[in-house]
Amino acid sequence: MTDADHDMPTVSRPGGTYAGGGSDGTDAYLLLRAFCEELARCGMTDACTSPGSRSTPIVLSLARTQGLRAWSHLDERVAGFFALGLAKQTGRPVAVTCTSGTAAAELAPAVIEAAQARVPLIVLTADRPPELRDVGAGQTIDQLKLYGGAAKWFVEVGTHAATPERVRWMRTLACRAVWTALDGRPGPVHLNFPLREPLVLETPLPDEDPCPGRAGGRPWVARPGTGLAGAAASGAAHEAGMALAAAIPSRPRAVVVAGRDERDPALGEAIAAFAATAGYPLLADPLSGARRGPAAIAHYDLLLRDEQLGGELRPELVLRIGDLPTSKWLRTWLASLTDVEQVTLDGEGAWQDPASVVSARLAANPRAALAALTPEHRDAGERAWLERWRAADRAAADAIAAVIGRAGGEADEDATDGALNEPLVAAMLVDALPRQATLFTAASMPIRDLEAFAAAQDDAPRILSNRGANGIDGTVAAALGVAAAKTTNPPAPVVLHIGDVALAYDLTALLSARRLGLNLTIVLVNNDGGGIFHFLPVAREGADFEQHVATPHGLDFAQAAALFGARHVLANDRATLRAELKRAVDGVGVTIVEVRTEREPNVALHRRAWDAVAAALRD
Ligand SMILES: Cc1ncc(C[n+]2csc(CCOP(=O)(O)OP(=O)(O)O)c2C)c(N)n1
Repeated sequence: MTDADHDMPTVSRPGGTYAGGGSDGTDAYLLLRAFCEELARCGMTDACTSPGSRSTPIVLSLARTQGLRAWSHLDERVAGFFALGLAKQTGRPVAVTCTSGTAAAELAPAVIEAAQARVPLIVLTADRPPELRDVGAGQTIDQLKLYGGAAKWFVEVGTHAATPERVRWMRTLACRAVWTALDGRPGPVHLNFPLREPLVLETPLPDEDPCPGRAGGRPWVARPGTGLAGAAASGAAHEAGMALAAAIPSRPRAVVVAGRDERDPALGEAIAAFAATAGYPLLADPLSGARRGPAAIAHYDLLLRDEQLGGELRPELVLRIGDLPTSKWLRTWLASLTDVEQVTLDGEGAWQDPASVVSARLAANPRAALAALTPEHRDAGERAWLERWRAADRAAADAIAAVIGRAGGEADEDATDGALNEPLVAAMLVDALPRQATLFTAASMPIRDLEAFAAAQDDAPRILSNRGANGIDGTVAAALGVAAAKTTNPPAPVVLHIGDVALAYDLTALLSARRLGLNLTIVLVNNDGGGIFHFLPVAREGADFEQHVATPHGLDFAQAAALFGARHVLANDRATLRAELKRAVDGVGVTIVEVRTEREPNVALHRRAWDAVAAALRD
């Protein structure tokens, strides 16, 4: 490059001369190259792109960064949720970029979900430079702080000459973005990049860097000794344990309530081990990973529908770890325990108390805190109390099994034709999938059926869901992001459990599966509309309910599968579903395993299960 290439001042440094002002785009590319390189040096492995013109320098820079896999999507909403799924599965921040205008707004749902669910995302939006804003230039909207409070940090990056100082700043900026997304409560950060034309280079980018990265591939700004391993290994663990011991009086009749924590796969087992040692009944949401071990009470959602039992099983202490579980009945029961000591333990001290009943709040790494508890607290529970809960849970499990047909094995299947129903599908998924699999479950009936009907399993699959904001949007894309995460070799199977409305909503995500060659088994529960709404009073509103709330659509998902090159199987019986789940373990490509159900009979079946549990408890 020569000075004649530019009409802007140049900056010299030993070994090279760099243009200022970027009239040929070189400066933007030099700055972005350093930025993306630092993302990778901070440990980022994946980025998502979508097409557009203004974002070209960002897209090409991400795609050409060593150590970053750039996943291409046609649609920004899909790109955003795919990034979310990838980040959930790996625990690492994922970058997602898009062009200017409404493209940036399409990322909003994923950014909001990431904020609610504590998922680190680095959102890189391309924008027009300041002189082209609010003057009628095309595809230009106000992108400053576009995601409002959902973004942990917003930066208007500006346009700069690629001087050594500014490239150094870019390196710092990338590190700061990654560490900010991870620090404290993880979440999304938003960087808005104004970019001037030309957006592609006429001449190759010089190899020489105005400010090369640090030796040995280190990030410009390191972040040593943080994260779970750091906290668990350090004195912080002891402190957390002392604080927890001080907060929880040693009481024989306590329950542990574990909510969603999709970040630390080891936490669930630690909670289950603590509850078992303490002798405390464990009421664990499937998304906690703690629904395992001898203290787990799998069917708390059905048990606590029974007010009398809920009263009899009133504890002296509740230890609440992580988010609140999904179950409305568990939430109602907790809200009724107004004069019971209720202590929350959350890594970031998130406020989880819609009923204002919490009496103490501890912000500490839960795994470290539990590990450091003193023996007196670790073995405080009254065994007879735990046994009462367990006996009720066993009675509920038997009653449920008889109604939904789970009880047993091939022999039973002959008697019931092996027919499937919605609760049974949920229970079978947890029974059949191996520990190394991930089950991504949709935020409507699938997660509720899983919570109510699935057994507690020591070797259960990892279970994830978009339950931060409970949206049904982006479910397929997020599951595909999970499937793209190379956390094991060979890659672990991923199964998506989803309803028909949520699948129809995010059908275009299947295009990403095809283009990116991903494997996903989709267990589609098709009741031609939103079955969940039949459980609500609005279901009494006749034709208006059917048209505007249930929203039947009559879609033929076999044709949808054909459009996107996916396999489609109709599963009318358990044997077929079981065979497909086996196939999922070494599956190739996308399969939609469709289970057809009906909305009203599904409500009736749920009611029979609730009644059967109530009758069993009375007995
Ligand atoms: C983005 C978004 N829009 C609307 C809703 C409200 N909503 C909750 S469940 C649901 C219907 C889901 O139907 P389906 O996916 O078929 O599952 P089912 O209830 O039948 O299990 C809707 C529209 C939502 N949660 N998120």
